[in-house]
Amino acid sequence: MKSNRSSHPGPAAGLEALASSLKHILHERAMKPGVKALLRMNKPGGFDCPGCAWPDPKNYSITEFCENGVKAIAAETTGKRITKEFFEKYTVADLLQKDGYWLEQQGRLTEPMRYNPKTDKYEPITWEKAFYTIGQEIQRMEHPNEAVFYTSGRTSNEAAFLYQLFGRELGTNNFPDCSNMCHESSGVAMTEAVGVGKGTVSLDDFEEAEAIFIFGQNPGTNHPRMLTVLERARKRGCQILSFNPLRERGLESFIHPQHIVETLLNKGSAISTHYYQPLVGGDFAVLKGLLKAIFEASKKNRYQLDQDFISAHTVGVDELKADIAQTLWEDIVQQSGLTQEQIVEAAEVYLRSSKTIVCWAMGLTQSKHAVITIQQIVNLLLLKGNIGKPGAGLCPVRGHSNVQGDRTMGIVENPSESFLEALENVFDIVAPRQRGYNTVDAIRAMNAHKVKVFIGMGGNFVSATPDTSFTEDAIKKCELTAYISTKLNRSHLVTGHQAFILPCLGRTEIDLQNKVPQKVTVEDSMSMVHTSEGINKPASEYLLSEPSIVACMAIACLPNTKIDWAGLVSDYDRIRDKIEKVLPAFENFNERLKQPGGFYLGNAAREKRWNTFTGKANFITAPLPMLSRKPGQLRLMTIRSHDQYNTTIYGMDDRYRGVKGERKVIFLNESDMRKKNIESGDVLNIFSLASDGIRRMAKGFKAIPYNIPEGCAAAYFPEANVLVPLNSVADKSHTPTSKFIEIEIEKDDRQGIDE
Ligand SMILES: Nc1nc2c(c(=O)[nH]1)N[C@H]1C(S)=C(S)[C@@H](COP(=O)(O)OP(=O)(O)OC[C@H]3O[C@@H](n4cnc5c(=O)[nH]c(N)nc54)[C@H](O)[C@@H]3O)O[C@H]1N2
Ligand SMILES: Nc1nc2c(c(=O)[nH]1)N[C@H]1C(S)=C(S)[C@@H](COP(=O)(O)OP(=O)(O)OC[C@H]3O[C@@H](n4cnc5c(=O)[nH]c(N)nc54)[C@H](O)[C@@H]3O)O[C@H]1N2
Ligand SMILES: [Mo]
Repeated sequence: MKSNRSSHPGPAAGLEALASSLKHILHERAMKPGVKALLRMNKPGGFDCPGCAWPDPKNYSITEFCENGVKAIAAETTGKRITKEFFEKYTVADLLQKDGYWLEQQGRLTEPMRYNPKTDKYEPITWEKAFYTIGQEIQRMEHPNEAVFYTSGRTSNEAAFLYQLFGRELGTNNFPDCSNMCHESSGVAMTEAVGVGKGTVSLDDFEEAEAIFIFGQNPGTNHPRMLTVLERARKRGCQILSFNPLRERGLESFIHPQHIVETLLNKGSAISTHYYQPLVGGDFAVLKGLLKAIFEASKKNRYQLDQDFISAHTVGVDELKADIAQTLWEDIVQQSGLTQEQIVEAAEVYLRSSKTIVCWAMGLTQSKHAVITIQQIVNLLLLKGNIGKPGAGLCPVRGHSNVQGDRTMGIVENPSESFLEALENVFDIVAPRQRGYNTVDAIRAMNAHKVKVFIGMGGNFVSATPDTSFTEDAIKKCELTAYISTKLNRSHLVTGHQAFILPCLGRTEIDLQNKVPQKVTVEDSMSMVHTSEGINKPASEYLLSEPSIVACMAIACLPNTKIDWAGLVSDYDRIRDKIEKVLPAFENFNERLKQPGGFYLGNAAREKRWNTFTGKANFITAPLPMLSRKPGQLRLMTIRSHDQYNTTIYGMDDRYRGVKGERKVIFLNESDMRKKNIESGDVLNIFSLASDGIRRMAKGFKAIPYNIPEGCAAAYFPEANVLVPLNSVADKSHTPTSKFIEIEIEKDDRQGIDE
């Protein structure tokens, strides 16, 4: 048995990344449009990378792209097409047998299709008929809340704004979105603590920070451009501390793929100065430990906290101190999986640094105690006035390239009163006040037959959500399902009684309205808003833009609409004029977009204005939950491989973790394997343990010994989503606990039998 494999031996990115990028462009038969697109990506007049939400640097002199950005572009600019002949060839039952990788490989969707239950096939339909049928079904509903409008975070600001306007004129706040499964916990935590749900740092702050803490994030795969920033910080002496149960290659070392000499020599720069491997779900304890070490050190007067900041700007420090004093080191150590020395060492780095940034992603947001854990990050930063200070602050690293913008545009199930009032004033409509469904609520409501119509604006609802079979059954109970999509995925195959595929333009493509090319806008993870303009010929002449599809749907569904939908989409500047009327931060929107790199939306907490219930920044605390694990039980986190974008599977390898040609694998600690007589390569079945008593199973996962703490395990999303119980969600944010699933494993008796 190969001993405790950790990731791949070389630095992240480098030559292999270049080779892999090229392979993806060639494989997608997209050489010309793919390369053309790459040259214009993230440049003024070009389009925004449809990959992650990491911001673009101000300096556009280098072509700023990464291997995984290239994969996203290659996937969209692919030369392969799904035509009506494809749908003639396969029944939906046939297609349901194919995996996500195969579906993705079939190419771009090219014309609107309607599902025919008699033949079990999708058949072409005209756009007019599709909109008419959707319109009729919506008008048949007894209440607007019988419709659900899901959004995935690639949707532009303009499309998102129209989409929520349509839903609200109809009369519902049912806007679940991918954010519910993603950074919702960050938004809830920060809003309570500092009054804004967004990060407080800008890219410039990374140039000044003296310490950067990174919790539960794998930037080498998911935000590769962040590595350039970390590399630069490290080279100028900034301390970088990673907290991750896995040793992720990109957090260890990195070669910028455009630095040719280093690439050829395979000589990477180290990234992390300190690497800690806590238990899965151990971060609350780690952070409490850091706070304890900090209070103990400051009591001995070895270091100073920022008393002026604490007294001027915060509430609750005494309660925090009392709570931390009661928290015992032995509990912190046992719950975190780190030693007291390790935690004190990290705390000393924090204390020595006068400017600290804390970054985090899904490793923190998708577990039961996510919100209170993220609030400990806020506590940590407040103690030294690290919010609203250059070089310091909160940095939740967002996922989808416009997930933050979609929220700003009103894609949210519980909009603020001021937002609704502004919509009402600007459009002369009556907006609903009843809270809508988030993702988990929507699934429950569909299951209870309370939802008739499900519309998906991008995304892959059934594969991204938890409890796959329950969710699929719930979707099947709808009268009508429709997806606005670029590529085929499993959600198109799990249908309501009627179902539609509405194919749309991708971000790389020219969007002509009245023969004039239109641009859209997006907001990155650091609140910069900028334009995105496609440059390639559309994948098919039948595609419509997302804003046009929303406008047509609204016209078909709202016979008495008060909104000039056709006028708005005839020139997207007009949509932006309305956005600025509803959202004051977008004042002079069209004009400010002309600035190279776009404009900054501002952030009250960064300016030390605290829009909280106390009017100050709040120290928030709670006792440690003392999680226990029965013998034989493991904690499973579901993570992304290097060759996927969420549910889109680009390839079957996970280069940095040394996995080739397969995805049904489970990473295990060797001692856990020994206890169960499991050898490397054995095929296992995974069972999850849930309070509802249902024993959910995922079959046929190959065991891989890995450098992961004892008692912890990892498998890939979405294959492992069948194991996540729908009722297992984070407190307050309702985010499914995809990073903390209690499981048991068993060898599959049918090992060796080829299925
Ligand atoms: N190429 C590519 N880019 C992407 C995506 C993609 O799928 N592919 N997805 C986009 C989206 S929507 C998002 S939200 C982001 C996701 O970006 P990430 O959050 O980086 O993605 P995950 O793979 O979910 O990994 C989370 C990391 O958290 C660690 N982790 C898991 N559990 C714990 C824990 O309990 N504690 C700690 N400290 N760490 C833990 C895992 O080991 C892993 O390194 O990336 C975005 N960018
Ligand atoms: N177990 C587990 N589950 C998870 C996670 C996890 O870590 N573990 N992560 C969660 C997270 S962070 C997220 S964000 C969600 C992601 O959930 P989603 O956003 O729903 O899923 P994606 O896989 O990103 O959606 C991919 C589909 O979007 C469509 N698409 C791509 N580009 C465009 C476009 O430009 N326009 C339109 N209209 N459609 C387009 C394509 O048809 C493609 O198949 O999954 C969540 N689920
Ligand atoms: Mo995400």
